Amino acid sequence: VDRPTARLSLAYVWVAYAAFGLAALAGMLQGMVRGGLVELPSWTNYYQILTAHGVLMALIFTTYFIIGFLLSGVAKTTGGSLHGTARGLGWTGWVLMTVGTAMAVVTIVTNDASVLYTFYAPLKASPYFYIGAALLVVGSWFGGFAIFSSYRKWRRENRGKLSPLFVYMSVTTFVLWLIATVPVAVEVLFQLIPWSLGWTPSINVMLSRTLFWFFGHPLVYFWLMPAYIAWYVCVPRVIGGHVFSDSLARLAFISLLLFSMPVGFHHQLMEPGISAGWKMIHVILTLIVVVPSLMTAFSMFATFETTGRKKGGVGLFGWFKKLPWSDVRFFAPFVGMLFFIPAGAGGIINASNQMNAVVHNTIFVTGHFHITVGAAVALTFFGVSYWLIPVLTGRTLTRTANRMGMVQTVFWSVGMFLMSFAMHYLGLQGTPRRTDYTTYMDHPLALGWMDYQRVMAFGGGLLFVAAVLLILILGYLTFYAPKGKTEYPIAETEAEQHTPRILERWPVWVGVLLFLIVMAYGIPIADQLTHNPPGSPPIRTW
Ligand code: HAS
Repeated sequence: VDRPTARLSLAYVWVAYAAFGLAALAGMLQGMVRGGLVELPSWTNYYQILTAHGVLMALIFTTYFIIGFLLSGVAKTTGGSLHGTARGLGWTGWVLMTVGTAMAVVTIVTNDASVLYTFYAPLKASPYFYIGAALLVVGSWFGGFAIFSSYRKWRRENRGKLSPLFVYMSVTTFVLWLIATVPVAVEVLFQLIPWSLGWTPSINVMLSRTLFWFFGHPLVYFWLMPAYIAWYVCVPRVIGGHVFSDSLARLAFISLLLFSMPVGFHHQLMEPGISAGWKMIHVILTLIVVVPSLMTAFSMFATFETTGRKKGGVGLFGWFKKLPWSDVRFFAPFVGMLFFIPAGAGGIINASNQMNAVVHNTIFVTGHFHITVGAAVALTFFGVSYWLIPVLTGRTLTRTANRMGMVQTVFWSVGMFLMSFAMHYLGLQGTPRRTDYTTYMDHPLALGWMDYQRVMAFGGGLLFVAAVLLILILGYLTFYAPKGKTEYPIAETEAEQHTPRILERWPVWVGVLLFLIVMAYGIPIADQLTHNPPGSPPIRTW
């Protein structure tokens, strides 16, 4: 990609990694506190650090990285650069997001926003935290507008042609993001900000949580889809193969777009104020949103097997040995894929109505999201960074940096395995999530949890070492690695494929999506607005 685009992408990627570094430190501390290994000084507390970790890792690191990565890929696949308007939109977004991030970080540091990364009522933060969050969201829209603008320009210049797969997937990801962030923007602007400014004396808690999860579930696919872009489009090129099926990949993305939204109640199955029937509809739709991930698993196996066989792999598993195991650009995302197998199974357990009663609000859920976003997605982002940063800085990934990257991947994976295994196990014993160090007055059951909590802390320590190593390697790739040309890996389909054009008719898909949203949320939200649900304050204020 050209210099101005590279500068823009790099600006996003480096804010992402700055947030990642701080978040990793907070994460390690929190593991050690829960394990009873350290006590925090009196000027801070567990929930402040938990909020810093969640906000910086789950919201800031991911959003910045995704925009930086997708902008560069869209530029690469539409001719090598972003045009002036798109770059302008990209920089506007970066500035808004960075101001918003700074505001949120300051309020967390001053302990005025220890409301966790989910920030819904009844926990209340400083209005500056919510204004910062709103700026972050609005800024990220500009990142999306930059992608839409490049896509529009490409389509005008290439009438009748099918768009490049990378661009199509990026557009789908941002259509999802733009629609999914509307409910959280409504929550922040009309509920949380007026309430935290004292303009309204109370708040409709059920509505706040519903609007948050209406956004919160598609949020996890906003994290996942860029990782899938790397799996479908970049990893096949890294291993010397092709995209297995263009239409399957596009269909998977459209399905993720449609079914990621009408499912938010699976986070609220244990809550009052939503009737069992509506919850059941969301459960069924959740089990449907699993299908595009199964399609992705199929597609990945197919790519690996066909490529391995073409390289001379014979027999049932001979192809497996032919994959480039010592190349971190493949190894890191591959380990991410392996993590995603139990992660998906855990998601299905969470989503299964009755089983949710066993795991909800236990640390099982924390284990689930550490192997989804913290392993499958994060390892993929690391694997991408190992080639993306050299591409953007005009440098090369040296053999030593590659080897260090392999070590870093192993540390992260072992740390994540130990920590999340202990979390899943403890969750099934009933250990709650989001709790400071406690032995519940030396209750024997809780004392029995401590050994596993120490395993979590040890895993957290390994993760921190991996995070430091990663930042050192990425710093090296940005400033010191030898100058040279690095390939931006974009795979093609093997032979000409006839992808149905309906997959690119946006009005159709956005129309279906809006219909699904109205069906899934219309009546429950109208109910929450017109009746006071149990658990909310008796006075309606607006
Ligand atoms: Fe989830 C809670 C259900 C996927 C993240 N999830 C969370 C939370 C987060 C999160 C952050 O139904 C906590 C929110 C909070 O703070 O309260 N989740 C699901 C389901 C899926 C799912 C059904 N989650 C994700 C992804 C995430 C994520 C992805 C982040 C990126 N989740 C839930 C539910 C809850 C929940 C409930 C609420 C729990 C509660 O009670 O609070 C599905 O989308 C999963 C589908 C995935 C698969 C796996 C496919 C496997 C693939 C890999 C193939 C491997 C290969 C390797 C090719 C079916 C694609 C080759 C191997 C060789 C050996 C060659």
